[in-house]
Amino acid sequence: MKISDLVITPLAFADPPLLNSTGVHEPLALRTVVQLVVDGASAGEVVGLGEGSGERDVLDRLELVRAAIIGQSVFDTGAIELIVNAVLGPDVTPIQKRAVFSIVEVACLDAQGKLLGVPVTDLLGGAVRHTVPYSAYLFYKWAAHPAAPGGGSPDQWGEALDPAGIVAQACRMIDLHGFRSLKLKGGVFHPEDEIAAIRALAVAFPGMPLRIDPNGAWSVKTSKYVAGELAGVLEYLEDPTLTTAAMAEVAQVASMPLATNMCVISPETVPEAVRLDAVQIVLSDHHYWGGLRHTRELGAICDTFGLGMSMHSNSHLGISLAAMTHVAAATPNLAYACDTHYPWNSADDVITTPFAFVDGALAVPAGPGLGVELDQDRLAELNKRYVDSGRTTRADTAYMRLVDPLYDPMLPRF
Ligand code: GKR
Ligand code: MG
Repeated sequence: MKISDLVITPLAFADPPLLNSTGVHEPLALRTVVQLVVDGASAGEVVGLGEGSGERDVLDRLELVRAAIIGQSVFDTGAIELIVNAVLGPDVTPIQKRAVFSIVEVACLDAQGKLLGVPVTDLLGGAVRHTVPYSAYLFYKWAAHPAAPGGGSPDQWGEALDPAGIVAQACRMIDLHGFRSLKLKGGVFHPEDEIAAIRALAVAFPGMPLRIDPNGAWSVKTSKYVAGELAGVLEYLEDPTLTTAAMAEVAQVASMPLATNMCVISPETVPEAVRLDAVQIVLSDHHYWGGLRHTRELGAICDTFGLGMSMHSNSHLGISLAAMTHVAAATPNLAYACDTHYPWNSADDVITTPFAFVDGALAVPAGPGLGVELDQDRLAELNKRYVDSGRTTRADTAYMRLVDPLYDPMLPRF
């Protein structure tokens, strides 16, 4: 079962003007889809799908990897990881290597599942849950994009710039998808305004688990203040401040667990966080941790050190969502509802049957493999959009500066 090709397709899909601590989402988000072609199956060619970052450097590295993995057995993901690391060489960091390998690994697992007639969860030790809960991902946002292309006309979500707007957005998310926990992307407005938004959510949705994630926009002092103000209100407080040492200072006084996808981002970053008791919950992300099997290993690491586990997300489409759902279903201690940007982006999905949340959760796809099928026409359309856009990288700050030329992304801001 040898790999005979890796077809790499960059694409661009519509993204609303979502605000964060470094700026605002551009009208188009970039992503890459790979099709890993495997020869030797009795049924003919098998194609495994993978999805990951659409940044130019990731695409360039995938191109380098492509030639090196042709001829390898699709079942030898350990050997393929070594090849990826060797081909990318010492100038590429382990984290950058994992971002590339994760895309290939997911495609290998999809192909393996198709060859064996089993879902990817079975290749990860089997499902320990058959539905995976997700959290509504609430964002402050503008009503419309200020700049072309795609700019001008308001989207269906409308403006959300104050507590009432955030509550209205949560209502719509829950009506559409049934989510049972809520995460607010913070770090945009003054912390008092964001505290007010969380309090408004607590009043509107009593008992619903709530999280806020300002992506390191707050100083240690501000983080401690917000933790005090939201004691008893938050399920967890995510990355209030930058650096593991600063998180540890906040953790000493915070009554709620601290969560992170910014200071524990790789195996190398775990020891300091454990030594300082800086965080209580790690947000996994198979795109950063080197694929689905390494994410399962992260589960074991978290278990070892008594850390909880949740899941981070970035703008993504359905192939990634399938992979996220399989690994969450196969990781026993991934017990919190996972993050997902999918409701913001699903209209542009490249899979033939987009996912539908039921009560805020997804049933684990039955497979084989990831259990999703690529829509080739849609892929070609989104690839054309990528090429026409001329874009090669995400630039939230530069886009914000079109509106506010003096915008300063320096953190902490408050
Ligand atoms: O989509 O703006 C965004 C988020 O801020 C994303 O970039 C973060 O990586 O969702 C992420 C997070 O939890 O930090
Ligand atoms: Mg986060």
